[in-house]
Amino acid sequence: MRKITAALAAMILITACGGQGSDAGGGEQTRVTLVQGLAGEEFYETMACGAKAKAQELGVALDVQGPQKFDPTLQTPIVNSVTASAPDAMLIAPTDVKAMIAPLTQAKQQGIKIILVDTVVEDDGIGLSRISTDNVKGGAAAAQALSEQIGGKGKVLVISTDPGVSTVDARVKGFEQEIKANHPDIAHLGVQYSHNDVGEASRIVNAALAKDPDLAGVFAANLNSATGAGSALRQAGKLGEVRMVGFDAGPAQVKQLKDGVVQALVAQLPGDIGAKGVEQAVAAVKGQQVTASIPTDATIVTEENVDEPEVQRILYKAGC
Ligand code: T6T
Repeated sequence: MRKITAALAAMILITACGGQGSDAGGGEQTRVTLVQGLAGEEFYETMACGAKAKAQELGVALDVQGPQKFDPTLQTPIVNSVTASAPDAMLIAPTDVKAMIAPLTQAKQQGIKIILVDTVVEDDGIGLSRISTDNVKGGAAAAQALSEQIGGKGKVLVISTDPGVSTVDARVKGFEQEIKANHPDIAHLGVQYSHNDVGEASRIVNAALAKDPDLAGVFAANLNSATGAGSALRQAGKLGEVRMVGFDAGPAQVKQLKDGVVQALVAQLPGDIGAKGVEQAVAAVKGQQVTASIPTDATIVTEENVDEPEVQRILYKAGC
């Protein structure tokens, strides 16, 4: 167990006595902080719900923090302050493969066990466990779904967030590999970056429609990109004419699916990612074996299966 200050020890004691549960072995309560990629966003809120439920089950004190934008310059100070508070473990979704290496190296050097949830950094030495969707496979599945929607031919556009975000980069890679290998009549117009901003994603699609009025399909690589792209298609009166596949399944995306704005969603399991993250953190703190890489499932959600109970169960939530 890591060294803690007297003030912190008093706080932890209060938390433990406050009925949040105590360490199964009757010792000091394990303290874990989850640093989200973006606070308040349904993917990360669902992840926090899974982490909270698991923390409660295991008697772990869990704190959740996150930046107001998916931005390493905003996430870095949060990581630095978490490091200063010296939890036993940190679950983190790094917002950039390079920029987050330095603050996480510092946390690691302080002895904090780091578990990467969703995104990763380029330094393999950071992250005792990495838990995420197989995003390359997810991107390839999105390409297959979009190809099916457009009859295997026509122009397609990809909207991502920013280069350097491991998950969306992997989705784009999987998408492009699949199109290149198996869909010769699809013309890939390239990737444009929305900076994870709904309005920017919308502007990108509007400009693309002006330049290529015969655009056949859009792959939006995450939640905000899909929300913005979908509203642009709606405003342009292109529903049904331009087909769309989006990654993620928050309430707005599910509504777009039901409204015919988007034809397929790739739903991840953020709740499972959070829960597994806490499990790995506890194992690491206890000096038990951790699993270096844990892939979690993704499901293609369409109008046909969206109301099935097992699909309803995996849709993201705004809170728990
Ligand atoms: O797609 C998720 C997440 O996997 C990705 O890393 C960033 O964007 C989301 O949070 C959704 O907006």
